[in-house]
Amino acid sequence: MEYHYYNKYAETMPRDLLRVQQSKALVNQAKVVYEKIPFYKKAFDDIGLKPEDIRDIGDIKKLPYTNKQDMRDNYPYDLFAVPMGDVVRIHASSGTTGKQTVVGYTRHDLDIWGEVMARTLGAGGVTAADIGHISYGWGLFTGGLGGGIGSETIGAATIPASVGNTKRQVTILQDFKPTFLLCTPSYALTIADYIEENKISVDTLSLKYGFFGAEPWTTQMKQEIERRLNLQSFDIYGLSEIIGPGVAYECEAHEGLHVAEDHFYIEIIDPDTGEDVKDGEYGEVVFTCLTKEALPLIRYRTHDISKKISEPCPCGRTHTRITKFAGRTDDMLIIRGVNVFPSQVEAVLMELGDMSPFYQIQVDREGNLDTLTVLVELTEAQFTSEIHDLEALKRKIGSAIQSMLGLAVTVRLVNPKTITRFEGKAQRVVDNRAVDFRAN
Ligand code: DLL
Repeated sequence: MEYHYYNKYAETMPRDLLRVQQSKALVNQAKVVYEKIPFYKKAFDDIGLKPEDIRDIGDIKKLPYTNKQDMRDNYPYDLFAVPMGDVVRIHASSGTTGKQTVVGYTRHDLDIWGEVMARTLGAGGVTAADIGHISYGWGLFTGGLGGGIGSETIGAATIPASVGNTKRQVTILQDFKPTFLLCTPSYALTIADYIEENKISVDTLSLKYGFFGAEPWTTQMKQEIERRLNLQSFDIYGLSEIIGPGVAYECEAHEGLHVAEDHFYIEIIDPDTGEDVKDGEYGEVVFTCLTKEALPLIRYRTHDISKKISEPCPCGRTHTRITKFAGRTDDMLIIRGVNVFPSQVEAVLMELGDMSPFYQIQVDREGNLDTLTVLVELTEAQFTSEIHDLEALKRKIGSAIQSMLGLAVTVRLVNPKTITRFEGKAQRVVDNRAVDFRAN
């Protein structure tokens, strides 16, 4: 079979040369972060590390880890290594306490993003002759503009369809004849539902490929999307802190995702000890930005779980492959592509005042869409109030949570002392979607 590439030279570079390239980049990056970012200067000084101690990519193990908490502590711009004059784009993703995680890009960073996203699309076979329909949110979320920059870099005609209004999306799919689609896998199934419910033949669409990610999805979902939308699908992975989508991508061999290792160095560690796992074992994925300028994170702990695939890929790419993501080590939920921490819901309830501290978050999947329900226990005083006051309370909670998360939510008020009490760690989340990726 003939495989496709956007940048065959970079993607199939012999590993010894890749290692030299990574080493040079890391030596430079260690100097930059030490000199330009007070947080890293302190982190290096605390362990007696000098930038000159980093001479080879193997020395990466000497560098300290960076955590999401460090992003919060340095909100919004204190981890930037360049002056704002050099920053040309800002994105953000939700954080735990209402503060977003803010990320910045220089013009060069946007070029890297365009490059890795073009590789992502190119790995599926997309060329300048294609037309791309991008139904990720175009906004602070990195999905829309990230998809767009990749599509434009490859030279494809790019439709910034953004999210919502499935009827309109389907009209665009029928009339503008896009050949590839980018959205969350659950939204791809919503589109499939819509066309079936409205008796629209899939033959009226021209889709050849779909690039789906931003949330976990199983091999079963992949097969279902491919069958119902009549396209070949590819998993795309990324996180805002590192660049957005394009950090790792699936090729036409469809076995795992290649990491763009000339830009993002990957380690897989035991989340408890911080040591490398044995080859081929599951662990927490850690990335170092080797080439980024505005936000060059070092050994960033993603909390995402995956493992390396050691066999060479038939596609000829030399960049490490990892398996589909198997979940997270922390309590972050991904609901319709939106990152949600239970503590965000708690913060909203606490801010409303006079609320019981007992609540539970339930996540379900209705059809193909994730739904979020928050059970809130009434205090004794609330319990005795009038029904219309309770209705108002329910609306108030719902709109406060919705505006914090940007997600529709169903609030259910429950009687005092009905939410199960736990000794020790409370179980705040009941996730009924439960998918076990390791079974795939
Ligand atoms: O979700 C970037 C993205 C946009 C990726 C569009 C792919 C497509 P964040 O909002 O910062 O960025 O969320 C990052 O989402 O740490 C994972 O937990 C999860 N995630 C992203 N892609 C996948 C995937 C974007 N393919 C967080 N499979 C990450 C499983 C994914 N989880």
